[in-house]
Amino acid sequence: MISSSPTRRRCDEIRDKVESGRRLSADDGLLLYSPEVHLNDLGALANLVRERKHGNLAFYNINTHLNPTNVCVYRCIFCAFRSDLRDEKGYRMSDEQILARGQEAVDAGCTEMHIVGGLHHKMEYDWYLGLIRLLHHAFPSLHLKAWTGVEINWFEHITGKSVRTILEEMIEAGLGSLPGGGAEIFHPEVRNKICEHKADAESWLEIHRTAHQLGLKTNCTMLYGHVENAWHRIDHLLRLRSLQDETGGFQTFIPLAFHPANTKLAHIKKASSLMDLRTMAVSRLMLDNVPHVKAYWIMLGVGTAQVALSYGADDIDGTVRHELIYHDAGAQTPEILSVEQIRRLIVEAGREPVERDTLYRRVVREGGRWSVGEKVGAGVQVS
Ligand code: V47
Repeated sequence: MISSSPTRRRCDEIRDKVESGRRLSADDGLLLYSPEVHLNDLGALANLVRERKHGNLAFYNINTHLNPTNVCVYRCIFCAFRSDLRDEKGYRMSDEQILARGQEAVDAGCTEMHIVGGLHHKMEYDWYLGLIRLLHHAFPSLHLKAWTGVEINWFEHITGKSVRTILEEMIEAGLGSLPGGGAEIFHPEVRNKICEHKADAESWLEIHRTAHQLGLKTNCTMLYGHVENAWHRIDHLLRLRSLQDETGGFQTFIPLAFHPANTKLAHIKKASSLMDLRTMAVSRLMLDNVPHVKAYWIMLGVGTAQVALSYGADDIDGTVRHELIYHDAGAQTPEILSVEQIRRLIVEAGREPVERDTLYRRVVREGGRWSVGEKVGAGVQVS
């Protein structure tokens, strides 16, 4: 794993652990972040785990985003999307606009709508709940992956209701799962600098714990490449791994590289592709109990996302339309890929494309209609 250094023995130990399906420690994770460990060797190890879990398959879906408002009470310093209430760029979508987006998604064959937005100063919980009800009623086949842990925490704050009650009401209205956003970096040394007012680590994790107890699947993320260091990243991964041991409710982990343009951290240089691939691989190795690791092409760029499919990732997200959070922060990627393009980029990377729905069931399309088949992907398999 390394050419010559006193840490070679430690690297051999790590390789033995991975090959025999044993769990890596925090110290192992830290060492894997060290430049002494060659990226290609690290990638090969992560690829071993990725292929053990999913063989040669690479998953994608046909999806759309909906950000019903960008007006937000919080001022997270990494965010280029948010707006103040009276800013020119501030918006809030009407029911008609939201329904038009639903219709567009269904017409385009989408199976999923990913809904997140700002915490609007003036809008009540009933607007957020009603929006789920409206969309689900009009488009029952569309899976609504909506509201980050931070939004659920805000609903708790403005209603005084428990997390459980809020999630039960959302599920009753048509919520299908929770996306992984809002996790950022859990460690308070970093969290207090980049988003001091919003849900802390314990609240975010408790919301996902409750969602899992209610039978919802959820995703998890980590925002890297800003003011954090390797220890903060490993600490973050271990907190996720520990909740997953308890509940098994996380489906997919998505490492998110910070995009600095138009943010209060614009002076920071964006993480390199090498750092992106290292984080992908370390995440795959540390999160031995999370079934899927996603290379979000919007954030990574298509080329790095293709390489990431051999550095631990087994999923590339979707065709995507109407993505704003990354494009407001300077992402140069296209705003949408066609099904042909996304399948081609997976094939070019040497993998077999599989269209999945949000819950990782194979999607079968025939004559303009779609249905779901069996669950795909090996699921949780530690050894
Ligand atoms: O929580 C915000 C991040 C997240 C920036 O669950 C930024 O399948 C980089 O969570 N540069 C939202 N990142 C996106 C997200 C997500 C994306 C794709 C799939 C899934 C899923 C979830 O985006 C936020 C924050 O961590 N973010 N601003 C920025 N300037």
